[in-house]
Amino acid sequence: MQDFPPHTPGEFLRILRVKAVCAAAGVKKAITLINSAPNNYELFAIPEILTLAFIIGRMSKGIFHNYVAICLLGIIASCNNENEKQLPAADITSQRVDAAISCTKMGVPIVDSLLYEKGGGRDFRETVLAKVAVPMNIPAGMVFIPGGEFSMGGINPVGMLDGGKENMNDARPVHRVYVNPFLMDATEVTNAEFAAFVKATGYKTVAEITPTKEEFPTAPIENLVAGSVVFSPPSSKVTLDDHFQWWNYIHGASWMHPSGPNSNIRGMDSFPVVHIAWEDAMAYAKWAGKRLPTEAEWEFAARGGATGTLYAWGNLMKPENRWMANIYEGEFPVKDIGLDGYIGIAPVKKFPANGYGLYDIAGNVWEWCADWYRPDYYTKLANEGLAKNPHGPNDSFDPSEPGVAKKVQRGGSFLCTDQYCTRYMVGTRGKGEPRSASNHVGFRCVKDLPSGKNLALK
Ligand SMILES: [Ca+2]
Repeated sequence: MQDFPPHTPGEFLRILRVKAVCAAAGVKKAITLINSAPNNYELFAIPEILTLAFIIGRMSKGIFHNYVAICLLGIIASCNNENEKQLPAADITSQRVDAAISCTKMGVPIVDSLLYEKGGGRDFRETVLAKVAVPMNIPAGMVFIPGGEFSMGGINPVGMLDGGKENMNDARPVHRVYVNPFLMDATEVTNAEFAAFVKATGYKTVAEITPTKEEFPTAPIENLVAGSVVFSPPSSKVTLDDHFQWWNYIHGASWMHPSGPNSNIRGMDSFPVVHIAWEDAMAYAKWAGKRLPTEAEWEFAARGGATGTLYAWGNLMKPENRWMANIYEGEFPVKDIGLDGYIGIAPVKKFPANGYGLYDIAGNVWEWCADWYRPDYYTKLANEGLAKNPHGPNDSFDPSEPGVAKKVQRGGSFLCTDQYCTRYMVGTRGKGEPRSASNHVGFRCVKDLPSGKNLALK
């Protein structure tokens, strides 16, 4: 069996930690289990924990030893708990839902979040804009992003007012990045804009195409039906540890039928288009003579010229008690009470623009970026000094769903709330499988300046 290498310092430390515990207790089977696991997140089964508890109990003498034994078991139980919700990808629904979920728990445990902050964290330093003139003839619907040098990433928001419950480990260390000037869509791509693309090209989105047996080899043939993932709120309160309680794969759902075959987008021309897979966004961008932003371009633009703020508009969630983005209020995921003015998705431009004139850069719908996702990419960049126009890692790894390559998404959506996912905070990150979408995933495009190089195309 192959011994898979760790991808992050956190994985490395955890494997060492668990191996040390097992070796101390003389449990060779558990060590074998770790070495032969298909990924580093497949750890102990219950019988191994009970065996270990028995052995440690026999070894323990006196209060101190019992205390140590309890701590060791706590470490193991927490590791085991990280794996318990990984369902086997048995059919198209579970595969599509898992692949489409932007917000999942991080693979790096809390202890490593602390390590990042103490050992690898870097302070935000002043944003320095590039000295370039505002170009003439900016295309309609786009704004100029001056480019320059900035500090990219996010600190641990847990414990902050409105900070939420996630450490956002993958947004650290904060590191220094330079991006060239570029143009960016002022809004997310709307239904009307996407309809024009479809009318001109006849393009079919991934959600509209019947899945194949090759793509979902374990799915029963009757389940291979075109569709997409739709937020389906449960009728009563649920625990927040299983996203299958509020996400479902709906046959017939697509950008024209966002909630399912009986829904439509009549009267919704100015709403962001949704159910857009990464490859759909790429196709639109190419047709429009644009491209998707790199993650660094996206964050530079989203920060609006400010340095290190928590949100695209500043450090307060609601400055002067004003809602600044379409997010989720109420009891997630049961009832969205729409205190910000919108239950569910909102038309574009209903909230204030950021410092560069970008609307809905936080909330409303997730926005695809060009880059592959890895939680340890910022560590790599930080170790290399100033990152100039970074394009993302060469491959992808998501600890929440190992083996599924994912692209970066940014900005959060109308479903984000401090009860579950605060990824409307400007430095935070999301991700999704390139052929998966849902009814809160859309995009916006960027364009190089006429004299610039086409830096983000791969
Ligand atoms: Ca809302």
